[in-house]
Amino acid sequence: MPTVHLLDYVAGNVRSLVNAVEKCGYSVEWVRSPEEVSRAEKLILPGVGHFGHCTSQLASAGYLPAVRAHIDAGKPFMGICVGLQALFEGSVEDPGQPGLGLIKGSLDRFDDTQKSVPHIGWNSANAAGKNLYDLRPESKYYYVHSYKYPYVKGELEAQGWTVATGEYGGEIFVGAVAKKNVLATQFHPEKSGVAGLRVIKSFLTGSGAKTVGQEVAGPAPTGGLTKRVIACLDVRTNDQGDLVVTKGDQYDVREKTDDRNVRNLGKPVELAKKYYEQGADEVTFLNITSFRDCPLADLPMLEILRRTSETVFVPLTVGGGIRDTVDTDGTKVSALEIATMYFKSGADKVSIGSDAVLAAEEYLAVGRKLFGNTAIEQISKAYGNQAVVVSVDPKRVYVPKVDATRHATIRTKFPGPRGEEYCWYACTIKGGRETRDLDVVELVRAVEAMGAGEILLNCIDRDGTNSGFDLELIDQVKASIRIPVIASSGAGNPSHFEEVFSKTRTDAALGAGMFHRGEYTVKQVKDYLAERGLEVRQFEG
Ligand code: 1PR
Repeated sequence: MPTVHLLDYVAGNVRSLVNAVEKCGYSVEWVRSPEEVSRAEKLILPGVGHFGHCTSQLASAGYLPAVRAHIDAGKPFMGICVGLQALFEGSVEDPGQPGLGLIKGSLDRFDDTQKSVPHIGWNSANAAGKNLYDLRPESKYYYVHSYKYPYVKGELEAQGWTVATGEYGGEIFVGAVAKKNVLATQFHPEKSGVAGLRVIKSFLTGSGAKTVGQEVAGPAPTGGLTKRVIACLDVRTNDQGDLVVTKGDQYDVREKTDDRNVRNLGKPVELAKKYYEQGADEVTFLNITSFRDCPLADLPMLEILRRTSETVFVPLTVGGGIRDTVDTDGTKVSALEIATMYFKSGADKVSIGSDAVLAAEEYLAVGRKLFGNTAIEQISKAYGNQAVVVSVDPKRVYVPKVDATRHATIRTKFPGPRGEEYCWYACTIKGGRETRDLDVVELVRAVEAMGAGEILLNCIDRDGTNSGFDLELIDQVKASIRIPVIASSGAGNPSHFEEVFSKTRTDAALGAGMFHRGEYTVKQVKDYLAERGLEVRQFEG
């Protein structure tokens, strides 16, 4: 098998990249010292986390001259995400830290006054009629970043680069650049389905380098960021000891029959692949009983990720049990170590539930001070805030008056059992088993401050009801924070997705039961959205 070298300069969630390279028929060798760079014929710089962290690690380990020499020698080089950013001179993310300076210019941050930042999701990479390593105007690619190089027509082209752009909330940014032997993408090709695998293949085979910059005929480029549709798999061991996908009604996952068996809706790896092929933009696994278990003994979830990431080339999130813990033999294991195990097995994001609530309570108790010791802070520092999702399990608490509680209330169109016109959303832990004196606004603001990159917003009242998303909850949370929100709980048919995307500012929407029970496919949801003029990504086979 031909080989490609990957620069191993920092711990990262690069399992998916290895899987994607192998899918293209190449094997990966790791470069672990600057001297080894000279042995590499093709070199990939995967970018993880933070610009300053990436470039300072490269500099302090002595990689920069070796990488420059590789590029100057005309050998194939590919940078991904922060690996693209590192080619520039600098970034406002870490102003004192220089980049490789191969491209003149410095990165800035997306403006978050009118839109969510990070920019997460499937967007275009429009090369304006030029060939750029098999990018296609009709395809969508998976981006996740807060910093970008703003596109100014002709500027990079004057330096000899062919440029593909994306547009997000009125800002046009560089999505990919290429010049002869060098390709760099702001998006993650290894997470961009078949469209991304095509780009990796054209780099590996060398066909992209031969044709870069040539004029190509093709369809006109299509719009920007798509509406993300996510399939969620709640996973747990059933009474027979098998790991199954289950689904509850308001978090009760047992059958209503006398035997009260755990509902078994299928096998996690098979279902994830099925949803990927139906066009799911992401797949989320939640280990819903992990609060009882010791996570290190929880090897089946690691195996599920390993096997899923071999065939599913969209982002994978895993949640459940991510917190500091003590293993069965008494060894202390940090949340960061647990997250690292998941990332190494193929997860792209981890989702934190109960531990986030407890951390937020402490943060508020000490007067909103951060000490860098929470799971959210530690994982986002190591892997970037886009890798940390906080899963929220709120429940409505009805009150008669707006000021009947210290919590953030809303006036609801769905009054409570005694006609109460107001409610607030109480956070819960342990899968809804314990309700805390913390409201959802307090929680999401606290975890945003700690460095969470996204909120997975469940709703216990709506879960499994097929009655549609809780739009009032989503509005309240969206109005409180700048990071993206995934609406969850209540989806029963495609019109609920249209409703949540057109009536709220949610960034993504998640469904579970309606897909598991076979009532609708992800494709049907996307077709429905597309027919109503909403931008979606369709699966490329
Ligand atoms: O607290 O960090 O160990 O994480 C535990 C995770 O497990 C949390 O993310 C929590 O949301 C989840 N969880 C715990 N218990 C349950 C349960 O159902 N008994 N599931 C549970 C949460 C909610 C969604 C569901 C949507 C959509 N499930 O994942 O998929 O509500 O469902 P629908 O479309 O069928 O309505 P920690």
